[in-house]
Amino acid sequence: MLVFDTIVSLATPRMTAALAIVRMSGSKAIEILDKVLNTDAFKMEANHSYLRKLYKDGKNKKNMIDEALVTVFKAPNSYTGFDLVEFSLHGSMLIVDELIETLCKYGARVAKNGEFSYQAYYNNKLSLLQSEKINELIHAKSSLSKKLALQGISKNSHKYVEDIKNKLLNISASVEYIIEDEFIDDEQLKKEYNKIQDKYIKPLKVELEKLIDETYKASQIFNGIKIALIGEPNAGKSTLLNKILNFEKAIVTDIPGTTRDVVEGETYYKGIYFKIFDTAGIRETYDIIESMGIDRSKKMIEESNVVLLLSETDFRYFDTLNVNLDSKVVLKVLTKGDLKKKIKNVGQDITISIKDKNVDALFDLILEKMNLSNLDELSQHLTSRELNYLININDKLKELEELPKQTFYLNVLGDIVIQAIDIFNEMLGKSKGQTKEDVYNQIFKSFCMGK
Ligand SMILES: Nc1nc2c(ncn2[C@@H]2O[C@H](COP(=O)(O)OP(=O)(O)OP(=O)(O)O)[C@@H](O)[C@H]2O)c(=O)[nH]1
Ligand SMILES: [Mg+2]
Repeated sequence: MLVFDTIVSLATPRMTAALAIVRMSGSKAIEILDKVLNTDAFKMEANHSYLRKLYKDGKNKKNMIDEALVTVFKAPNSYTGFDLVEFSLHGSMLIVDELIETLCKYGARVAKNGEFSYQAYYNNKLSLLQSEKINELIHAKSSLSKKLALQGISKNSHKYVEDIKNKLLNISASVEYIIEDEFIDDEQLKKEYNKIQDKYIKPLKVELEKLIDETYKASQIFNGIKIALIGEPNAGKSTLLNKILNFEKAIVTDIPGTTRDVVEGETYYKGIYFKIFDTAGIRETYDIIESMGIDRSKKMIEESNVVLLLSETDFRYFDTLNVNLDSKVVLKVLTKGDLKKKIKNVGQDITISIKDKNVDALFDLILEKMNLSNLDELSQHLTSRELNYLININDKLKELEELPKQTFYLNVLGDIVIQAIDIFNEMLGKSKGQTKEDVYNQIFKSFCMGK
């Protein structure tokens, strides 16, 4: 068993405020608390708050630190699963530092990043997936990413992942049965093998691909969507940025080459966080500053999820750009729609104008192209760390599908399924040895009691 130190840390932002909360967790938490009180900490009831004077030397009432609200949570009924003390102090950083220093003098240690959640994970208070969700919740930038992170914290939200793993375990158990069956004839073996392939593996792959797709979308929502505005000088990029932001962030003139640097702005649409980059118009130029700006524009294309190609004439210009737009959502945006009544169709995805009431149509189209129109359906949310695992598991399923349909390959199939379960267990923070245990559990689960 791991031995955990008693850890302490400021739980609220490090700034002057009305209140500051300091948390201490570990087996010595109450003993250490007792040292800073002039009353008996061991008599404090769990889940109750007490107004107490805190001292550098409690029993001798020496050097008062603050008068604070102290709440005690007793193991295992606390966030971390250990004894936990919360101090609600007056929000001065001097008080906070004095208290933390004193608690450390009596045996606590300053916590490292995420260490409270690590204790909770160790004590089975949180799964690895839930701890990651809590981190996401704290860092959520938009209402939708907050909603998705909250969904992830509820205990049964990862049932979906466990379900897929259980299906793999069922396949593994079936393979074991067939291999162990001495009386199975060739005909039957072939039938069973085909059943595993068609009835189990194929639908599982479809299910996993859906989960990957949703996780990918959710991770885009969580990280925010980056949009680069690209186009010839004077196309109307800065005008669009200002319209999106609803204020004059970028300079707009009718002189081509006005924007030299990348101008950034942020906005929210339908609960999603967007970062917009207005860039220098790309053209041949001898102006050294403008040309540096153009290099930055090209770099912004690489970093963005969405590239809006803006033009007031047509889009032939972009064929000569020599930039890689693969894996980007690209939209051709015809600008100055109020002037160009004659031009109806030059292959644009949308026509905009400074006179439009708002930019909703453009953002709806972006969401549609990103397959994010139906946000209500988005329920599964794992993080990008998990996304990589899911992709690896899916690669294993692809290998399974591609296996020649010959019973000779049954052992290979069994091995690949085990590798996929291994990846699942690693993703769930379990050890590799767990896979063997899981497979045996699955096999013996179908046996009768007492057998
Ligand atoms: N009539 C009309 N004029 C527009 C519209 N959008 C932009 N303009 C004008 O076009 C000119 C260039 O606009 P900008 O937004 O500075 O263009 P830009 O693409 O940022 O140009 P650079 O920074 O030079 O690359 C300005 O005079 C704008 O007022 C529009 O929808 N209608
Ligand atoms: Mg500009």
